[in-house]
Amino acid sequence: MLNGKKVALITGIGGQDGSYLAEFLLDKGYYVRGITRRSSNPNTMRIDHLLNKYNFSQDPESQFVVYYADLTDASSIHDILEKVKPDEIYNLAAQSHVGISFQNPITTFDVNALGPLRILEAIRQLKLNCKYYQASSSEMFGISPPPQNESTLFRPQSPYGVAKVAAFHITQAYRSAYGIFAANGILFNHESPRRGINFVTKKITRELARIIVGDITKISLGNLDAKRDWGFSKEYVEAMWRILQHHEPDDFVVATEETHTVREFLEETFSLVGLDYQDFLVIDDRYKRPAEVPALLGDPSKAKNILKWEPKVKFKELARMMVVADLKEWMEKVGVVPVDPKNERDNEFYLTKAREIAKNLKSPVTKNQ
Ligand code: NDP
Ligand code: GDR
Repeated sequence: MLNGKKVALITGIGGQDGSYLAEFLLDKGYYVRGITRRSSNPNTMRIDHLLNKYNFSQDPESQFVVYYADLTDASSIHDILEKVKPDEIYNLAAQSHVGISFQNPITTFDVNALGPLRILEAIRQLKLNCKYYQASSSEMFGISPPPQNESTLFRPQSPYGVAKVAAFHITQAYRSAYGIFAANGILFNHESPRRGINFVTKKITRELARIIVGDITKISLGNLDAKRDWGFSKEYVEAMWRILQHHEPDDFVVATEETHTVREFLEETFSLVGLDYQDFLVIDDRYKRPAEVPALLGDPSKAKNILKWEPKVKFKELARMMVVADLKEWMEKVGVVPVDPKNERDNEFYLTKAREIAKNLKSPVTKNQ
């Protein structure tokens, strides 16, 4: 506690979820501390608005402070935990791309499996009285058929998935062995306008916007048949918080209970601007994975009943939100429309403008691939 308020430490604060969680906890009056790793290029874009607001403060009493640390460096984790003495730790840092985990399996395992262990060990050694949240993933279910819930067998298919299973179990083991309040959120895919650009939803909405403004002509993708249960990141960070407010440490599935193929996401987003995705799509084997998770559909009954958490944003609203955000960004970037600094235009403005442009777009590819 600091000045009577809770202190939360977020690893991966510069990521999609970290940035929404930081905003959520600051709004609740928490003192928020974050960990980011050093990078030669800026990796704090998603939290720059917070860094500016809190004046890039290193003042230990500021409401928002970000430190340099790396989950592969145990001493950096230990030092920050000792300095910050958090009440709650949200471990969101990870090499979070499943496809890339096949190319960088050892780094992925180091960050995603040993990283959590380093944090839990630091909690144990420092005898910290703090709660620990582990960002577990639906990817752990792998080829177990849907619907998946807390009792479903883990059958992971990627180095990423296997590392997350190890982290899940070490979280449970430190709970039972040392009595640490350590909990897992098993979150299904969740997206937002802040999603990293090489995840499939964001790749599609961003490249659709670039096609509209004439920056590129086509989109290259891999497997279109995979089914995912896609929710909205901003709502999912509230579930993380609720998991740590529960009276005992436990593990919860967080999902929307809706599943759609990648192809359906393409259809939905392209049709919003009056286009047929098949006119712009190229299938590229480079984006196919050595092993795939075919179908994810979460059953979040436990979170609904115990945590009283329920998602509001589902597939169609999410797709629309992401398309509009990328159209706004790219139309303003290339000067198709003037910049709207106060966000005074409504969503329909960008969709209408995109539909006008789309009428004159010609297909660069042969249809029906
Ligand atoms: P992001 O990839 O957007 O964010 C991950 C963050 O971790 C980035 O800020 C990244 O920093 C940081 N990071 C990576 N490696 C290290 C390291 N060695 N030391 C310190 N920080 C590091 O992921 P999301 O926000 O989408 O996901 C958050 C967590 O939830 C992840 O653990 C992910 O695996 C998990 N998850 C995500 C789901 C989703 O659908 N989004 C679903 C289920 C689980 P940098 O910017 O420098 O790379
Ligand atoms: P996923 O998300 O692997 O489910 O992991 P991603 O968006 O990367 O892939 C979803 C599905 O789309 C297929 N796909 C492509 N994927 C990408 N990235 N790029 C492509 O060009 C492409 N073409 C088809 C994939 O094969 C896959 O089937 C996400 C991450 O956020 C993890 O960190 C998290 O744990 C899980 O969700 C739950």
